[in-house]
Amino acid sequence: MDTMPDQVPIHPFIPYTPPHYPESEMLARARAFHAYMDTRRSVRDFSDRPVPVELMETLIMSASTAPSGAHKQPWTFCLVSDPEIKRAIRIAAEEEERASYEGRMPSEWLEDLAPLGTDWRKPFLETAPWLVVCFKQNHTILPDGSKRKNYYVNDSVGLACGFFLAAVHHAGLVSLTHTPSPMDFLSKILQRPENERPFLLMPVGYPADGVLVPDLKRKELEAVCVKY
Ligand code: IYR
Repeated sequence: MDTMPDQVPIHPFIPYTPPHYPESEMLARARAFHAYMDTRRSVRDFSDRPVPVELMETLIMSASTAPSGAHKQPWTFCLVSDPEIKRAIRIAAEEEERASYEGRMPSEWLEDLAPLGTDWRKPFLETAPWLVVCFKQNHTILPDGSKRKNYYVNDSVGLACGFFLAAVHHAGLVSLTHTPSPMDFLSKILQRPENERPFLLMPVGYPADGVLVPDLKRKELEAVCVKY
C-alpha cells in the first residue's frame, strides 16, 4: 500500500455497488424496517439464559460498521460475562446510583424518571448474561507510543452504540442503555488504558419471563420532522 511521508497509509478508492431496489420495494422495506424497529424496547429485567459469545462478537462487528470521524473507529466494546466482574460492576454502579437517586439528582430529573420506575438497584448487572461496556478513545496510541487525536468521538461512538442496539434487536435479544454516573469505576474494574473513557453500559440477553415495560408512546412524524 502507498504511504505518505509520515507513514500514514492511503486508502485507495474502489468501485462501490450498494444493493439497489425498485422504489416500491424500497418503501415496503422501509415500512417493514420501521415496524420492526418500533418493537424495540429498553428492558430492565433479564433472564440469566446464556447467549453464545460468537453471537455477541457478531453484534459488535455490526456496531463497528458505524461511520466515524476520519474513519478512526474510536471505540472499544468490552464483553463481560465473568460473574465476579459483573458483581464488581454491580456493586460500584449501585453505590454511584444510590448517591445519585438519594441526593445528586435534582427533583425535576427524578420526576421525569418516575414513569420509568427506575431506582438505584441494578440487579440486571448480574442477571444479564453479558454486559457490553463501550469505551470511547479520545486519542489513539500509535505503536511508537505517540498520541494521535480522534475526531467527533462522542458522535462516532454514539452512532456505533446505536448500530449495536439495532443489531441486538435484529438478532432477537434485548438491551438497555445504562449510564451509571460517574462511570470512572468501569475503567478501573476493566483495567482500560489511559486513552479510553467509559461511554455506555449495555446489558444484553433475553428478557425475563413475563417482563413488563412502561407503556410509552413514540412521537408522531410531525413532532420529529420538519419538511422544507
Ligand atoms: N442512570 C440512572 C438514572 C437514569 C437516567 C435516565 I436520563 C434514564 O432514562 C434512566 C435512568 C439509572 O440508570 O437508573
